[in-house]
Amino acid sequence: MRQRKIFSRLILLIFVISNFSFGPSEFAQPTKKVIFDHDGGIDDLLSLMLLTQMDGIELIGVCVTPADCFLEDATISSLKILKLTGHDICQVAKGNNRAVNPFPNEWRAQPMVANALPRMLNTTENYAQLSKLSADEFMAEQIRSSVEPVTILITGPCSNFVSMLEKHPELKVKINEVVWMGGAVDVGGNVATHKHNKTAEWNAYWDPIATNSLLKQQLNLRLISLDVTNSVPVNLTFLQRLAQQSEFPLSDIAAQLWATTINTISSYEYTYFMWDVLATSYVNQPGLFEAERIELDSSIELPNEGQTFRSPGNNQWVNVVKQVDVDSFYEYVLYLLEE
Ligand code: AGV
Ligand code: CA
Repeated sequence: MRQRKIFSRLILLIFVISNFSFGPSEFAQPTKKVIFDHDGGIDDLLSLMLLTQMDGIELIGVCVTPADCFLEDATISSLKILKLTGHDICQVAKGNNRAVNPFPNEWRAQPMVANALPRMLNTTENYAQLSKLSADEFMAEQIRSSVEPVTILITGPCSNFVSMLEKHPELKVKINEVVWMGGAVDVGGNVATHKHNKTAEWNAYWDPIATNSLLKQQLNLRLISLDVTNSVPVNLTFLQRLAQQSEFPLSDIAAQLWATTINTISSYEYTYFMWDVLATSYVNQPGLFEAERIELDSSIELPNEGQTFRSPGNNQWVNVVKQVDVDSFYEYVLYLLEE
């Protein structure tokens, strides 16, 4: 398997150079310290798996937001994934936040399937890795004790992070970048509930007050919004490629997790996207992405509660990612799962 990984690293390198999207020096980046705050969806769990496989990333904590999941299930999944990937020091902390606008229960129950997969059942989680602190306090502790500035990756609502900043504003200077899968700027949203005008993205809508506060923080903030995630659906061509490498345990688990998402057909949305997986890839492959610097605001009221929109002159500058090299992104994900 090692040999095959070396071979495929070569192929990836050739692929990447031929696309002129990033050079070989990208493989020798200095280590980035990352805190990952996720909300337990299928693509959040896949993101955690991928993060553990990235060279140059040191995962210094995992926080769970009880949004697109049930908290206990997502905590167990996180512990199991860390165990499976040999990350036996990294701790997991549970968020104690409440939704302003909760996710539908069918969506929250969907990732329960993760803990029923054979390889996950055969992995016993280590509760010694569960932090006694709430997610916001745990996050503060990890930032405070880090010598270097920290990158925060958020793939659910930003409530834990905003609550951490409100309690410990002095830690802001130790944050290198915040990468958030959230928002929809120049495209439609994916919230289609009663009375909403469908301009908001779900993570931004779940806690619209936190979203609004995040935009005001003057941080180095990067949104991986629906503007770019719309270009990376989970499709059968990709799943076919993944199936071909299912002798690798992580590819096998990932293939099973993604298979549970392809029947995502509600009355208004037909596809499961790689929303969070795309945001996670950004952390280690920024060269694949193109962003626009935009002054952004958000709404805290119906009919557009949680909408993120342009607000020229408000001085709330945010990097909104608009494009990604789609082929290189899918290749990178396949490469990471060869383990
Ligand atoms: O809006 C995208 C966010 C991502 O963080 N989530 C799913 C991803 O984890 C909410 C969401 C939108 N549509 C969904 C979602 C769907 N059809 N099923 C489950 N979650
Ligand atoms: Ca998510």
